[in-house]
Amino acid sequence: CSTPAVKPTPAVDTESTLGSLLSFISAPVSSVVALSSPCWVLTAAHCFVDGEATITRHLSVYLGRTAINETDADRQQNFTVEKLIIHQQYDDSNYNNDIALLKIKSSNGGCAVRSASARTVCLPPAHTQLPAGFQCSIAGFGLERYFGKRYSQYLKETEVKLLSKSDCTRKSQYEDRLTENMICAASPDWSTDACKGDSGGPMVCEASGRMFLFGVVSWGEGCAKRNKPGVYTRVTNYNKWIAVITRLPEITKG
Ligand code: 4AZ
Repeated sequence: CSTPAVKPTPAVDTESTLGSLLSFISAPVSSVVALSSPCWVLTAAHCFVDGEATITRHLSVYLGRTAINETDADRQQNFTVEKLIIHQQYDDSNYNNDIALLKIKSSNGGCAVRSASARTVCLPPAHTQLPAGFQCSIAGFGLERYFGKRYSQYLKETEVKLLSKSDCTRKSQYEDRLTENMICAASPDWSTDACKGDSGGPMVCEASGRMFLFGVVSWGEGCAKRNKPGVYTRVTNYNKWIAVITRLPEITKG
C-alpha cells in the first residue's frame, strides 16, 4: 500500500481531497470505493446484489473523480470490470459479510497507475482493533439527508469516531443486529454520518503515519440519527479472503 497520512483539507465546503486517496464507481449506484491493490477495488456486496443480478460489462470504475458530472481527463483513470467477486457468505437479510472485490482493467489492459489523485490504500494487519473513540474519515457521493432526493454532486468527507461493541449492541442502538463482521462509528453529537449512496465507500483511520482501510460503508438506520450509528464492514476480518482472491493465479488471470 502507499497511502501516507494526508489529512483531507477541503478546498470548498463540498469538495474533498480525501478523494485523492479513493476512487469512484458509477454503477449500480454512485459510490466511492477503495483501491486495495492497483488491479483490485474493495467495496460492499450489497451494492451488487440488491435487486437484479449485476452484469460486469455494465460496470465502470473511474479513479480520481471528485465531481459526478465533471470529467477531467488529466486526473481521471477509467476502467471496465473484469471480475466481480461477492463474498460467498454475504447475507442479504442482515448485511453480514458485506464485502466485494472488483478486478479492473483499462482499455490498454492495465491496472491503476499511482498519481496525485489515485493511489492504493493500506489494509490493516488481520484482526487489528482500534480503541473506541478513535477518529476515522469517511467519504462519498451519498445523500446529505436521509429523506433527501439528490445525491451529492461533489465527493464529500467527514469524521466519525469508532464505537465499542458494547455501546453499539445496546438496546437503544442495534442489539443483535450487529455481527462480528461489523464495526460501528458515529459522531459524538450525531451530527454527521454516512448516508444512502455512500455504501461501498471507505472508512480510513490514521495509524503510524498512514491511512488504513478499516471499514466499508454498509448500513445504518437513517443518517446522523441519535443512537443509530453508521455500520461498516470490519475489513480486518477479511485479510485472508482478500489475499486468496487477489493472489490466486486462476482468479487474477481470469
Ligand atoms: C445506505 O442505504 C446507507 N447512516 C448507508 C449508510 C447509512 C445508512 C444508509 C448509515 O446506503
